[in-house]
Amino acid sequence: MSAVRNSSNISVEDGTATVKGWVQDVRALGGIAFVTLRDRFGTIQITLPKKKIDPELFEELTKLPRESVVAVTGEVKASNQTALGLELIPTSAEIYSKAGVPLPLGVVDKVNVEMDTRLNHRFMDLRKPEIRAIFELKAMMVELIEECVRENGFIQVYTPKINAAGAEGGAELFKIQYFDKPAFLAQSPQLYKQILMSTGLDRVFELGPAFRAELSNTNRHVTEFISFDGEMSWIQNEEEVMAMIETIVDHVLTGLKEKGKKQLEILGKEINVPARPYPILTYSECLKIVQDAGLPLKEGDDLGTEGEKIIGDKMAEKGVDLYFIAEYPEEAKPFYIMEKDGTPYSFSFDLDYKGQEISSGGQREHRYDRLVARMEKKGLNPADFQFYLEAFEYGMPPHGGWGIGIERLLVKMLDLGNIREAILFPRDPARLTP
Ligand code: AMO
Repeated sequence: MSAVRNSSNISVEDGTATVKGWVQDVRALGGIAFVTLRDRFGTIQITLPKKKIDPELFEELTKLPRESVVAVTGEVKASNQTALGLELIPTSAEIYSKAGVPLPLGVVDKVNVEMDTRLNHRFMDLRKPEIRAIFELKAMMVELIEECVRENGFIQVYTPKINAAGAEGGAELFKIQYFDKPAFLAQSPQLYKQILMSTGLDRVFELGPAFRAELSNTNRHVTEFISFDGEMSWIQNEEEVMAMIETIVDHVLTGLKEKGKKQLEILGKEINVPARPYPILTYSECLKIVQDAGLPLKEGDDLGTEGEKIIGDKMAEKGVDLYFIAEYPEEAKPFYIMEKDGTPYSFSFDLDYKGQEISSGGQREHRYDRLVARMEKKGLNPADFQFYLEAFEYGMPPHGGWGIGIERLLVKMLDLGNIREAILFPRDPARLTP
């Protein structure tokens, strides 16, 4: 039986089994009652024919509030009435934890509940198999990412999350008090993954939290997300970085389609694996598409949420889900991106998925003097980045890399609609608990 359910919460000896789980439902129909018990792997029916069961046990089990946690021991019988093909006739039970009444949130009720209510009682929301399936897929996604980057020679690293400087713009920095000094929560591992390129660890990756003081309430921004970062040395151009991301994203989509079959079925979703290579649009082409659609953007402006959506719709008409937008104006990109000399552009790109940015990256400026000049142009004080700049003063190879927001990838892959669906305990300006 445990092989059938792949569950650690069920053990069988000589036709006797003990099952442990949450009481999902109790139905009493006069002479017979049914208790549905749920665990991570599914549900089992406990059948209580009143005449054949100890009256006290009958009373105890049928009076249990929904979502109580119990262990029930009894006789296993074949049944054509249940999905598992089995039912359990109990002989004893142990109540581990009686649930309060009423529940803050239903687990099986098919009523629409506001996202806020669900998140306020997330532990209960996560008892729903279709919600847990998202996180099982997320875990598989991480495994697939790691498998693919390791195969490509990347070494896993961990960089500090308490920092003296940020790389992605001052407005989104979370300031903290670090003993007697001000410090910041890491917005990305950008500075450190680049420093590592000067060490000879020429391909590194990190999967870790990134913090952004994003004071906006959208369905794609949170203040804490998991960033999947890669950095690689000895590149000739940013296209090598794009090719690497494409390999990884393709590996994830292909792998999940296969490994995640059960979870995708629970969610009623299918994964579309786009053909390779993913098309590459330039920023200038995109700007024209967006302007033609009536958005008043000018050269140098960020395409923004609306612009990305217009391009996404245009690509969808061609049946394209995933595409790169390359050659952004240097003005729209951070100091660490390399300028395309003699043009207003840079060796940078974003990867967009169904009208939303899921990744950005590019070739980095590895030449010390040019890097300092770029910092100054962006109004930054090189002295604040001394610890970073030093690594460029004594031998730095050409390099490039990317950052992918893994929740954004998951949201677009499963069409979840809101990034909060892809985070167990999301953080946004209005939410600090649970
Ligand atoms: P960027 O700032 O574009 O680039 O971030 C990279 C990716 O991280 C995700 N992301 C977010 N996800 C959820 N909520 C947010 N507030 C949020 N902000 C960003 C997005 C985005 O594409 N250092 C560079 C990357 C690089 O060049 O290597 C960086 O951080 O999916």
